[in-house]
Amino acid sequence: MGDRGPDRKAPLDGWRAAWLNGGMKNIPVDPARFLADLHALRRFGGDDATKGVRRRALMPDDIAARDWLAGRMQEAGLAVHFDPVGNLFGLAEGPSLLLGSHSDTQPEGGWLDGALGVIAALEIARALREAGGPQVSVVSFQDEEGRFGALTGSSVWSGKLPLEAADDLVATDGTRFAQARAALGARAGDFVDPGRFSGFLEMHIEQGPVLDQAGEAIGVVTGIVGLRQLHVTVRGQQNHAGTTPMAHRRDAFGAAAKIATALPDRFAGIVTPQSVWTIGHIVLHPGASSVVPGRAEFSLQWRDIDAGRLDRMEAAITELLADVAADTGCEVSVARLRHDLAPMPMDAAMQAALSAAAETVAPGRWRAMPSGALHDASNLAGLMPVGMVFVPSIGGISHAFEEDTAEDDLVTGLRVLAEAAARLG
Ligand code: HGY
Ligand code: MN
Ligand code: MN
Repeated sequence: MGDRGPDRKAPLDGWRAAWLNGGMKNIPVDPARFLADLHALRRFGGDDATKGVRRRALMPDDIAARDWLAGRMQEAGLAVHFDPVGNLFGLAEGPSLLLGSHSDTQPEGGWLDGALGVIAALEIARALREAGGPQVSVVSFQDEEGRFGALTGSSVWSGKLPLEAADDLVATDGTRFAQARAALGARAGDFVDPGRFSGFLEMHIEQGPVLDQAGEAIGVVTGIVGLRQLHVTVRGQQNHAGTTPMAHRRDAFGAAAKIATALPDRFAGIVTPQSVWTIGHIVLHPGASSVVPGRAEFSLQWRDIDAGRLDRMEAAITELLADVAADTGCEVSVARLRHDLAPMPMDAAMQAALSAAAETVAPGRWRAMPSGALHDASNLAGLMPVGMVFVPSIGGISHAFEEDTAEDDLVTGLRVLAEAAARLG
């Protein structure tokens, strides 16, 4: 076990006394150490030509990255703990504030999505321990990026998704979650009791264009959108692409295309400019150029900050699927993502601490804003007070190798998160 930092019963040293008396502007984080760890983490599954990363949940690069994180947590004096699904905790003794995010990525992920929040949490835990400040624990949740479900690790940990149901989730490559998490081997321990944490703070890249276009450094998150998702299966008639007249076809892709192109009209009058929907994955069977597809399977996901609007979008989708089935003679069936991710407001006290910290560290260069991306914080909001802080994404790009943020902005975000953690801790 590395140096566990100064004896916590030591008299308040200069930093802490100054900070408690309101005189301290900068919590003694170490930007160079923070950035070095961020760059070290991106090399697990790192793409050679860009800063991008391929680190899918429970694949070898993800587990290797978590082992490395566990080592850094231990060096910081935290007790390392993997839970049954691969959520990795660095635990402070006794009650503590929890900071973190996720370290798994999309198939072609950015180096900061999730990783930023985990490394910032680690740096703040270290800095506050070294200075005798409040206790902070660190977490990297598993499968936030939905290789298997959506926010799978924090959904299971928060009790929203039973482990047995999660174990039946299947990745697009056919791997079952139960089979994938077996790779954790002896690492996997019991679930950590959420009751030991006084609240959760997550720093994340915005993943959108707002802060970047406004030239601002910080977003204090007011609420996180809700998400619903269907797995749609369209069954038509597999047939010869040359001898089957167009009028006689039951083309599963043709039906899927009708669904995709009809959505904007069906949603007119329901949605706002902030509502979004995506068909991100489709598989045609048998997937041959000279065969009319007999089967099309695709994901259909929609998001909005308002639960009622999510309901109305879902009703419009259900009606559209029935209409396309009738028009095309194809059979259309759906499997619904098991656990709903409802729109979630952030805790008012957390927002106030983050806003005060933002005004201290980046006066006049911050705003309150909603999150169009989903985050593990959504799942924790029912268990404890939760807050989030954003830093800009260059060009608003994310879930792509081009994802990036200026290092000055990363450090500003770190200082804001540290200041808020010290106030809340
Ligand atoms: O999809 C999301 O919003 C998150 O980045 N997984
Ligand atoms: Mn993320
Ligand atoms: Mn993401």
